[in-house]
Amino acid sequence: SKTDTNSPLNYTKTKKNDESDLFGIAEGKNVILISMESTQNFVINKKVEGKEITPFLNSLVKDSFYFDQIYDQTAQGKTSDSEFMIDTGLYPLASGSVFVRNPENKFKSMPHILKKKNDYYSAVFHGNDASFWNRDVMYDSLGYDQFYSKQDYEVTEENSVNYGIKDIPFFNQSITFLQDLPQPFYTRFITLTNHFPFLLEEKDQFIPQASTKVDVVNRYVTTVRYEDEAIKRFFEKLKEKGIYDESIFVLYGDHYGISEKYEPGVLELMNMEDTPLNHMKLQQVPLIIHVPGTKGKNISSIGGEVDIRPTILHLLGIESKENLSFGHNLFTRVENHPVVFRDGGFVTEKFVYKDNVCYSRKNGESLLDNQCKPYKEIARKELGMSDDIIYGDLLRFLE
Ligand code: GP9
Ligand code: MN
Repeated sequence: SKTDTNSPLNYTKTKKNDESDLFGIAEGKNVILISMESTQNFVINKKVEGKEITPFLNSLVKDSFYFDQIYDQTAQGKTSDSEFMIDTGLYPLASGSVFVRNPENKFKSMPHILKKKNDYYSAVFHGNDASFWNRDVMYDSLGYDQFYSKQDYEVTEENSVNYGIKDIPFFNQSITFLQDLPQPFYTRFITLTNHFPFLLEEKDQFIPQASTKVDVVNRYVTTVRYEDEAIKRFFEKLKEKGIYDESIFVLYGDHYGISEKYEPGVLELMNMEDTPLNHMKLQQVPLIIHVPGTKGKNISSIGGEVDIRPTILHLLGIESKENLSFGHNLFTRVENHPVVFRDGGFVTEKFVYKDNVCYSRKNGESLLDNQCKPYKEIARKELGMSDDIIYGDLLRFLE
C-alpha cells in the first residue's frame, strides 16, 4: 500500500538514509543530558580579560563531537520547549508551552523508546519547584520514572541564588541520587544558576565581570563561568563513582540568555556589528556530545534542538526513522534542509529568513523572496504538521 506522506504520522518515512559509522557506538550506555541554562555558543573559547569564560567546556569540546552551528528553536516555553524537542522530536507551540497546555496528550518520547529498547530507567534532576512549567505532570506523560525536584534537595539560603539551589550544590546532591539508579539510565540535569538576571555572590565569581556598557552581559560571563565550574566538578565526581565510563554526555544550551534588548553588550564583547545575520548567529547554542573513549570532532553542519533526539538515538543504535520526529541525525544532516524557527523563520546552508526577509547567509545581502520560498514551504509544512499532532493528540493513533 502507498504511504500517505502528507499525513503527519508518516512524515518521518520520507527522510533520507541516515547511516554512519557511529551508529550504535554507545549502545546500552547511560545517557546524561545537561541542560545549560541560557548558555549561548559565543561563550565557548571566548576570553574576557585573558580569562576563559568556559575553561572546562573548552577542554571538553576537544574530546567530543562539538556542533558549533546549532540554533535555539525554543519559543515561549523556554527551557520546557527545549526539553520537549529533545524528548519528542516535535516543535514547540507558537505560544505558551506544550508542558502546560497539552500534558494529557499521548507522546512517544525518549523515555518510552529507551524503556522499550533496553529497559532504560529515566529521571530528571532540577532544583526548582516540581510544578514549574508543569513538569511534575508532563514528566508522567513523557514516561519518566522519577523526577528529583526542589523538595528532594537540601535547599538553604546559603546554597541558593536567584531561582534556587546553585549549580555546584545541585550537582553534588544529585550524585547521591544518581549513583543508586538502575542502569542503563536516561537522565537530564537542568542547571539554573545562569538564569536572567544572572545574580551571583562575589565568592562564587571565578572570573571578573566583563566591562561592556551592558551590566546584564557583564554579569552573564560570571554566571556562565560558575556553571562551567559546576559541570567540571560533576564530571570529576562521575569519574570517581565509575559512572563516567558507562555513560555518554549531551550538553546543550537550552536557549538564548541575552535578549535583544541587552544584545549590544554581546556585540561589544565579541566585536561584532549589529546586523540581522549577526543577531541570527547569536541564536546559536552549544551542543557537545561526549562519548568517553571516542575521538573528538568539530562538526559545523547546521542544525537545531529538534535534531538532538535522532542524533542520540543514532549513537545508541536505534533507527530514528522508526520514531517519528521532525529532527535529523546531525551526523548526516543534509545542509539544505532548513533549521526551522517557531515564527516561520529559518536558516539553511545558503539562506537566512528572518522577519520576512530573505538574506544570503554568506554576505548578509537581502535577496529576492523567491530564493527562500521552497524552504519557507518546508518550514510552514513541518510546523503545521507538528501542531496538528499536538492539537489533535495524534500520537495516540500510533501502534
Ligand atoms: C526554571 C527553569 C528556568 O525551572 O527551567 O526557566 P526558563 O525561564 O529558562 O524557562
Ligand atoms: Mn531556560
